[in-house]
Amino acid sequence: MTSINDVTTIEKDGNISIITLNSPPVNALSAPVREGLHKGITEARNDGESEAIIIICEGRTFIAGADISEFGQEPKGPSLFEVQEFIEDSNKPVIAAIHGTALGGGLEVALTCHYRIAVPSAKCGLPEVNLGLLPGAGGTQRLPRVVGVEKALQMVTSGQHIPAKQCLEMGLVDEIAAEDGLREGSINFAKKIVSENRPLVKISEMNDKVEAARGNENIFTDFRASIARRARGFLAPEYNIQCIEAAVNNSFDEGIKIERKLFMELVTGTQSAAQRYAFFAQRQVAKIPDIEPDTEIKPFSSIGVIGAGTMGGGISMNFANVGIPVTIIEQSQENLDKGLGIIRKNYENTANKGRITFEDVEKRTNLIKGSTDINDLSNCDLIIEAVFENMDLKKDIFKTLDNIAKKGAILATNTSALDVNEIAAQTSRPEDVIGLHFFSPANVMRLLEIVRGEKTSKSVVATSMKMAKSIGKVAAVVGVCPGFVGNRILAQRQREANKLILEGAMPWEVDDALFDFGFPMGPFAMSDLAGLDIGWDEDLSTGDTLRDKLCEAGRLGQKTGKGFYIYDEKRNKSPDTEVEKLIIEFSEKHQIKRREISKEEILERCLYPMINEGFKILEEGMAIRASDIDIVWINGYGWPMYEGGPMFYGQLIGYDKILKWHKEMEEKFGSDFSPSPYLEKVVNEKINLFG
Ligand code: 3H9
Repeated sequence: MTSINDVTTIEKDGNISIITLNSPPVNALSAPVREGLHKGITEARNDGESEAIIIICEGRTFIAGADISEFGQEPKGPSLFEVQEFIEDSNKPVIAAIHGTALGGGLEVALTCHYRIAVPSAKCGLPEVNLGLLPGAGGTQRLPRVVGVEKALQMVTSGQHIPAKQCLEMGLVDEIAAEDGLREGSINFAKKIVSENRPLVKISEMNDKVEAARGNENIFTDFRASIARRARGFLAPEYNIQCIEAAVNNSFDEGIKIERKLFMELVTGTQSAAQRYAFFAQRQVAKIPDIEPDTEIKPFSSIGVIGAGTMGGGISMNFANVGIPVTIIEQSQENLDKGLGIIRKNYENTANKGRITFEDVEKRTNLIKGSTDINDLSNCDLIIEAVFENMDLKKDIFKTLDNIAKKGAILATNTSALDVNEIAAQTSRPEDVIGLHFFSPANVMRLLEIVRGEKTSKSVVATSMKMAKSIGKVAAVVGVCPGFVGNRILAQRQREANKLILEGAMPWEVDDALFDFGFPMGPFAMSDLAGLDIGWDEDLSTGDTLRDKLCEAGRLGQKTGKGFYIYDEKRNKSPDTEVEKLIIEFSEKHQIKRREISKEEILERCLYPMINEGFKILEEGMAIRASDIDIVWINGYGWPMYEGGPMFYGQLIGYDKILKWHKEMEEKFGSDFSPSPYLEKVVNEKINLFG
């Protein structure tokens, strides 16, 4: 075996050359990998005795794509195009041997090889769209030539990873090797190709499938319509579609030029910058600086949940979904039966949509047992309290848990705003107490805020992180403060939204501005969905707030057919003149002079205070890093991924501008707008939050 560079070796097995890449963690196509491939192929091509060339990878995966961290930097070494051209033009067959994932540029390299072999567990995909990009190394031109236009459209706009067996059926791979015999299998496959004198298949020259779709505009019109909802606001899906259109309507070389042009537009734009940032932020959030990798992980193989309401039920489903048994506690058999019934119904609905089987429904519901006796939690590894937000009730529960839970069990509260330290203090073991703030619906939403109390042990935090990963959540560690990170920032937006409608905007104008920004819905549509009466008491209502007025008028939100909006039987919302009248009267009563409010002002008023609050959170150490705040908002509140989260967006706007705005607003309207001293420091000292 000869070393080509730090990440590449070459060796021979008989007359077969084998180039091995070893560039952890994922063999991304960094400059050294491209150089190694280029030199390796040159050597093998020049070797008179070599009859075929295999490209194989060490470690957990085949090439998982271009090196994302290299985008935006000066290009070094051979370009990916040069490497690909060199592979495709080889005078002897080049075979990609795939394990793990062949993604993005990795699959694009494999598609320039003449043949592909994969182990059964391997997956292939072009996930560039998730980074706000398109496959820019010929992927959009080669893929439809192999799998056809419809499948190519689906793959490039979803970024889906396709299992090897399906790849074989689609023609993306030519052979499946034994799971633990890729090297041997690929050598045998290479020998077979040589002995059978098989052709050097160049996908770039296969035109049948793209020509078959030429002139059929409907394919694209229908496809665009089918993804319109999920692609709203994103540039990359449309650019990907245009590239596939180019493959259909142009020669390969022309198509490549169009792909290149559109790729460059995306890679230099802010959407992709935000999405690439979010990719790394999502991985960064799992790293807790003061928790060493060897920190003890406690078991979490039996779970107790207190409360069979919407939250408790949803939380339980997360565990049953991955085979972990759950015991749910309720006070009355009636509430317990109701809660368990809803869980079953939820699973059945999912099965009816074909997402799980009816066998899964039985398996999962069997894993969730109910009880009205809290003592039944005495053997649980992790107990999550999910009763309504009442401090006294929670305190009582934790006192009881302290008496009944086994030694070392993790005691968690699902509070969304209450003081976790105060709750922990009810027990003799505050080191075992933590906040696990699931978001509703808890079986669907990906975010989990892990609230680290003053005394929570490192082991309990590390275990909670591991548990979160095992149930498919994105977890962010946050500190104890009212509303933690997510709801604390949300409160800023809500306050300003409420003020805006008294100053002159209508709820639908505020909602439209935020919807157009990219949120799935605005604050008033969200209130209607949640129910305006959450935390409202008819007997205590004084009519002093707009909410009091709406609730008193029976406008409790979607459930009563009207709230800030009026709803039809399909729950489609429309503005309502009655609400308009109520709001205008309310402004008059409070002597607030209504005025025209622009969309731009709505966005500034709603978004800038959120960014300022983010700085306060960082200053107080309630989030570990700015990007963690963004991850909370992307995964828990629908902040559009292509705007990167409040902190990233603030940087795009310019923190100096945000600071100036706050100073001016503070002078005019007072302390709601007082800028965070940390924001001032970051601006004055030019600190890079993401450095
Ligand atoms: C592209 O290819 C463009 C081309 O079309 C055109 C070019 C002209 N680059 O996710 P994990 C790091 S765009 C750099 O935790 P897993 C990651 O940050 C690319 N770094 O592991 C992490 O680092 P750390 C298209 C990368 O096992 C570590 O690897 N490809 C890259 O759960 C482990 O990652 C993609 O979009 C990269 N490409 O999942 C694939 N990929 O340890 C992106 C990973 O310091 N990658 N890292 O935190 C993935 O989807 C997953 O990483 C993968 C492994 C499924 C491969």
